[in-house]
Amino acid sequence: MSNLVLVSHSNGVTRLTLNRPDKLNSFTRAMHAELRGALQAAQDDPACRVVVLTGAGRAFSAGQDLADTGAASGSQMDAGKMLEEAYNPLVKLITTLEKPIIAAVNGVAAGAAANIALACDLVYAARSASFLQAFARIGLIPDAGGTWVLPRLVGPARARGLAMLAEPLPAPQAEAWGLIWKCVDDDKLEAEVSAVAAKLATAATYGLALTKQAIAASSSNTLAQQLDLERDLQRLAGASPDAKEGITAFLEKRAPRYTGKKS
Ligand code: T3D
Repeated sequence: MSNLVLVSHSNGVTRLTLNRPDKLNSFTRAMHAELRGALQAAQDDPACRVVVLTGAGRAFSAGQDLADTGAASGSQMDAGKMLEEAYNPLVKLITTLEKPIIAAVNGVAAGAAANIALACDLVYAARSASFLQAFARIGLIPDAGGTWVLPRLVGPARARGLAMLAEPLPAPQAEAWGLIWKCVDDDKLEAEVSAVAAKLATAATYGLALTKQAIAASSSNTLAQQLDLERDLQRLAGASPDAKEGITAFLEKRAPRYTGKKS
């Protein structure tokens, strides 16, 4: 490990910081491997109840490190291989993580990094940050789930505009369009994300994981299929110790003490 991703743990919160600030935290294969390892460790660690993903320095991330693509060497670039081996597993890991993951977008999020942020459950962005589907500038198409998530979040007209014009979308407009959860003043980002992470670190984690699963499935389900899925997942949630605790605490007029455990 060479600290391309800084990892810290505190009170149930695992904080992952992309750490190549001189190259705007752009993704190399090595950084991908570290991030996947850190996410898998967070998944496997029962003490971790929520993950925060952010960037060191002035950017969240500039997406793929363009010096690490092979394009400049004159050799034929296989961009699909990079997706297959690095970006697609990463997006799948984020979207199936059985605990909430918050993107704290501290500066520009460009290319695949914009879509990695959008794969997270809650996206907080500093007011000065922006989201840039940079791909068209270099003859590529939006990846890391961009062509899937953009039309779903902002509709096809805005998705095409963002993808084809490749202009930065300022964080306040991203919030107004419903692309992200919240845009906050730059000097409040850290405190606001820490507060929401602390709240989620004491929440009913298993219920949140099932919620995430249900919302993800909704985009390809009919209403009837979704109702069936809600029945099945609610059965699991209802059998969890946290649901018992939540209802008991309500009836006893006290704050619940959730463990986050499945059973
Ligand atoms: O095969 C495959 O890999 C397919 C997968 C593709 C996935 C993708 O993500 S494709 C999209 C890749 N990203 C981009 O095209 C964005 C490139 N970067 C930019 O357009 C700009 O850097 C920004 C708009 C993000 C920020 O601009 P600015 O002016 O604030 O910063 P800068 O001066 O351009 O960058 C600062 C340094 O970071 C600079 O290095 P230097 O000159 O100081 O040594 C710059 O070269 C470096 N940098 C920024 N982005 C990248 C990068 N180096 C490598 N790769 C980058 N993506």
